[in-house]
Amino acid sequence: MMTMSLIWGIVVAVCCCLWLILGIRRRRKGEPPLENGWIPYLGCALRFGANPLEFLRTNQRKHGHVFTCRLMGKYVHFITNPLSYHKVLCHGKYFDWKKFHFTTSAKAFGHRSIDPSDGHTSENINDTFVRTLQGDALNSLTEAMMENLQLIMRPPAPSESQLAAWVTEGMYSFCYRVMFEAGYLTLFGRDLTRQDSRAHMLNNLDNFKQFDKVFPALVAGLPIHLFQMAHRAREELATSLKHEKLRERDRVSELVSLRMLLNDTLSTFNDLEKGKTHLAILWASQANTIPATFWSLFQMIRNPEAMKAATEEVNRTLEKAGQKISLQGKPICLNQMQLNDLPVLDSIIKESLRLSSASLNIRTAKEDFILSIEDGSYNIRKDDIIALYPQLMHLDPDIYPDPLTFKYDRYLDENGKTKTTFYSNGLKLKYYYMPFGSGATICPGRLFAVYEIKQFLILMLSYFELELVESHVKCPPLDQSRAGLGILPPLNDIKFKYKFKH
Ligand code: HEM
Ligand SMILES: *[C@@H]1O[C@H](CO)[C@@H](O)[C@H](O)[C@H]1NC(C)=O
Ligand SMILES: *[C@@H]1O[C@H](CO)[C@@H](O)[C@H](O)[C@H]1NC(C)=O
Ligand SMILES: CC(=O)N[C@H]1CO[C@H](CO)[C@@H](O)[C@@H]1O
Repeated sequence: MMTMSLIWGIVVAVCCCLWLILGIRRRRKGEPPLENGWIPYLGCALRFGANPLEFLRTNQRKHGHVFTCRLMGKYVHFITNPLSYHKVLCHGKYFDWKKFHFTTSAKAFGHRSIDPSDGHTSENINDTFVRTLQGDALNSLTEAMMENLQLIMRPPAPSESQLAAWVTEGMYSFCYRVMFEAGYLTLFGRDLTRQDSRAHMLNNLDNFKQFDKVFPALVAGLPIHLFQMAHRAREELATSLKHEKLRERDRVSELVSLRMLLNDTLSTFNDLEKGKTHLAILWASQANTIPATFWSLFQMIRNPEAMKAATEEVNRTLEKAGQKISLQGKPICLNQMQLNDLPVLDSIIKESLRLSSASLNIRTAKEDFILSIEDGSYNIRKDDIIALYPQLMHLDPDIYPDPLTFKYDRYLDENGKTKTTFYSNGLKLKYYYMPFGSGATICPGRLFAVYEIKQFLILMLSYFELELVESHVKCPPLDQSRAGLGILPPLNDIKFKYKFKH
């Protein structure tokens, strides 16, 4: 017995050693410095996952601006010098932008591949996004959002006592509720047939929270079957986005109506799978917007100067546009030009996203090539990953002095207009603000996202008196478990009070 287990032990140990020796990459001439990490397959994934910012800063000190880490069996080249970002983006022809996105989407939402080259659909999803989230389509989208926000914020027939009372609520859950409902109605239209559309919306909201909670685990590769509740929530959400259901809704956005049309002619997905591709869009439109809205509102309310400047700007804009604030009268309506001319709100939103964004920008190398950037030239192998982690730049004290402090006017110049000149090492930066990604995969909804948040802030300032319950409340920490996915939510909620203005 003893000898058998001893022999087995030795065999296993030898296999592990062989695996370690053969499976590990050696750095070749011309390649960036390499961190294999100690753990087979995972490599540095645990250290990276625990605190990406700290991990990358440590490696930056050790290796310089460019280095390679093994993460989950992949070799990831991190480019950490913001002065090099534009040069990285010049290598677009060597990058496969979509591979990673398509695989991740299929894993998380449970549809088959939406990559046309896999043959299940011939929809060019990128074209759909550009056509329906930008340009002319953006007009009807923002108009619908403004109406829907007011549908939710203004009670239909309020009593005197309802109007006079302060309401106390968690600010994050308030933002979640309002933005989710308004965003959902804006993309997928209003339900004409149901009496209980409100209860149905709350059910959607609940399901969305359940599903979103396990999203980081799904992206990391865990199967959804491990999470029964989240699985059920996902299927329910997708079911309510089946085309037969969407046909009962009024004022469906161009994005969704175009996809319904295309889907019907271009794809071999079944009805539930189509619903899942719509769910992917719902997620993309909400998961970052909700925390971004929270941070913008929270930072604004918490900073008296920001609050004052924003209130004045909104007041001026409404006066100029001839808009009256009234709870029963016509809803406030601002066009894109008016929404574009709000540099203070822009700066507040940018500064809030700078402090809360932690997205990872990933492209896969289509072939071996030489990456030539400010820091030197590096050999990159096929299937390796090139990654940017803009949080390093957003929190760099050289670019943004006192980087952890919220300064509402950080993105304003001396004339009160939008500031666009930022420096690293004395050199002017082309890229200094990247919460929406970069290059060919830059968020197609970024313009709409900023309009939505602005509209939300304008309406909050117009209809309500706003106060924090604890006036000197500490800023809640960021939920690092979602690092890499976009805007990080707060770890704990903050209580605030609101009351209708008379
Ligand atoms: C503050 C809010 C938002 C942030 C910070 C944000 C950020 C991002 C980021 C970082 C990406 C990935 C880009 C990349 O891989 O380089 C992305 C993709 C995407 N976003 Fe947004 N986003 C926001 C709001 C929205 C909204 C409101 C919509 C739609 C209405 C939207 C639609 C999408 C879509 C469809 C994609 C996938 C694009 C693709 O893979 O081709 N996003 N977003
Ligand atoms: C703007 O402020 C002035 C002075 O406080 C006030 O009279 C006016 O009603 C405000 N206008 C709007 C649209 O809020
Ligand atoms: C998506 O479309 C835009 C605009 O046509 C283009 O600039 C971008 O490169 C496209 N992205 C991909 C991944 O094809
Ligand atoms: C819901 C719906 O109309 N689906 C159609 C989409 O396209 C396929 C294939 O052309 C049809 O079979 C479906 O009926």
